[in-house]
Amino acid sequence: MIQKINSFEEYQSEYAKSVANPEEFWAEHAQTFQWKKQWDKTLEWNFEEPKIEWFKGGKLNITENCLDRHLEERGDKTAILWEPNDPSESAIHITYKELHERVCQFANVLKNNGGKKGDRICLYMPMVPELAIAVLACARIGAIHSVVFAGFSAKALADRINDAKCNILLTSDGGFRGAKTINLKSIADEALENCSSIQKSIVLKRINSEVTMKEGRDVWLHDELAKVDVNCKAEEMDAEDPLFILYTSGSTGQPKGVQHTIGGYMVYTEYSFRNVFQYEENDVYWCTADIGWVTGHSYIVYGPLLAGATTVMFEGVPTYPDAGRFWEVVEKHKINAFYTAPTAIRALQACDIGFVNKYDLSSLKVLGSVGEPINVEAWEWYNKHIGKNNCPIVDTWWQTETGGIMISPLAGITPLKPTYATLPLPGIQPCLVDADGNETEGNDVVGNLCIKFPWPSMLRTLWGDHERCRQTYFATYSGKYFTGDGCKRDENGMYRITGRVDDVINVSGHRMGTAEVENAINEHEAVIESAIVGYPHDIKGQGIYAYCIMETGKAVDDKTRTEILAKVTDIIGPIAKPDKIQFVSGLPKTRSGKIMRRILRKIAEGDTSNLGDTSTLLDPSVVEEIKIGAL
Ligand code: 7RM
Repeated sequence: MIQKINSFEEYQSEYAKSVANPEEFWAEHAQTFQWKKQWDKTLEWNFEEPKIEWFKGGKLNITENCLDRHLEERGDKTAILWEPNDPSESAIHITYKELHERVCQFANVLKNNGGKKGDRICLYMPMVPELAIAVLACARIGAIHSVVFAGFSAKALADRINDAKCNILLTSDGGFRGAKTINLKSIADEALENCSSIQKSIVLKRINSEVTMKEGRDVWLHDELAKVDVNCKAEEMDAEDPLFILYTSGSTGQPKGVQHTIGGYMVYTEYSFRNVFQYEENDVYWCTADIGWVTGHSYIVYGPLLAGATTVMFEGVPTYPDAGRFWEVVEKHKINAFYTAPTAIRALQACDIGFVNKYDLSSLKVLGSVGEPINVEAWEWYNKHIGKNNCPIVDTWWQTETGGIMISPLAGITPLKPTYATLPLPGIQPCLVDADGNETEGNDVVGNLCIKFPWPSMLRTLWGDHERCRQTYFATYSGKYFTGDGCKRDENGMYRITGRVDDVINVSGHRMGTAEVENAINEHEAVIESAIVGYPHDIKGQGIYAYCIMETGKAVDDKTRTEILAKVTDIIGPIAKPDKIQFVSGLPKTRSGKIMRRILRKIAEGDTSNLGDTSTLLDPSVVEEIKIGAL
């Protein structure tokens, strides 16, 4: 088991050691896991290709480390504690022993249905235990999982299945989310009309809805489980074999299939989980993310299970049946560590404080935040009303691509500073880079955030497009991984992430490419061109402001707006719907045809006093028109 850091002095000495001798540092931690064969070389790398290999030659199966190795000591301990959407339905406690059996059984179902090592298996499921079990079952047989968030549309699902050429889809008849039910099976059916690689679709019964099962393709999970036993040998995998693909938005219309590998991801997720949350053996830990995002992968499933923790999985939403639900669950399961997103905090902060004060939150020891910069008001509310000024808040900065938490306080060990992610974890070497690509040394400086040395859980490639991986992350600043985030380092060397510096916006902690949303809007037959920008939004952090040029003769009214929203829902999903749509006759473009988003952002923010230099615009008069029509 990985040992956790116990004092600030120890943090400092571990950090120094991790920089002076990274290979020795990580090899020591990697030693604590179960390997079927020891690795030959701890690290080989260059950021030019890029090529990054950790624990090369090592053989293992990550599920043996999540499950089998815990059986002796904590077989009867709860591994997954599942809280349903409907508070009147019973919670489910799954012990490590039961989880081990259910994963093995599910793995046998995959094998019976043609699943094997190296296959890509797509998961499009609600937040039920079977989703976590399915993820681990893929890893058990050496298949690569690709989880698609169940809020994505049929088109988005089909694109992801086709990009990775998945041969199996795991889905469910539907899911419960708050007062809504979502018919996942019918969305999946629509997607599969355009997915020729899919041989089998295995369907979980969750909501008992009417579904059509396609002969030869669709099978019920419960029927398949009845055919197999609960023993399944773990496939021997290479440390550098892929573990999963997870799609994330970039600055083009095409989402990127971020690829992580087994060995390094395993070592880093347990290391970061234990240290950031200071997990203790009998703690109950709850991360409210969805497994469809990286936070769910690393800090609901892998990190906690590797650490032998009790990890809570919640099916519902923060405001159902009312705005006290999170706190009711904290009281009910005596949660010790609670990890959520600023957008959820802000939404609950806007509700009556009675929803908080009704519940006993005294079990809480650690609070966490992830997904976007946390504003000081939300930080203070979280600290005062949830933590009762008595729980460290770990503001954890990281990305889908980094696999694990990179910059964050270690709860109760390292200093806090509101709105600052503070200090890098041991093994992480951040730096700030100026416009000329030079590293900015010293403190009290700003720049673009890069990482200058490999860490075990970093992405290895983008599925099927290594060149895009090189271009996006390793070509902007030679010899460095570029995060896409802007950052400040204060006078004490503490980091504050200020937000994206590329064409990516962050809405309620969900990453969205401006091009992706624009492409969807442009699918409306009367839209000639569109441009979207983010603007400050009280709850979501950033809202989406869309500027649309319409065909002449098309009514520019609320009905058209509704049609555009429906298009976006159809092509991406409801999370990408613009909050505001302004119809315009032109967009501010440079002579080379590039949209000046800076100007559109200012107008969307309601700050038109100083739009900066507009002299390079092709037609400066359009700016006046847009200003007048601003919403
Ligand atoms: C884990 C996750 C990554 C982007 C990242 C940032 C932003 C995430 C914080 C944050 C400020 C934080 N993965 N971000 N955490 N910004 N403080 N603590 O969110 O791939 O979906 O998004 O999110 O811009 O680059 S992600």
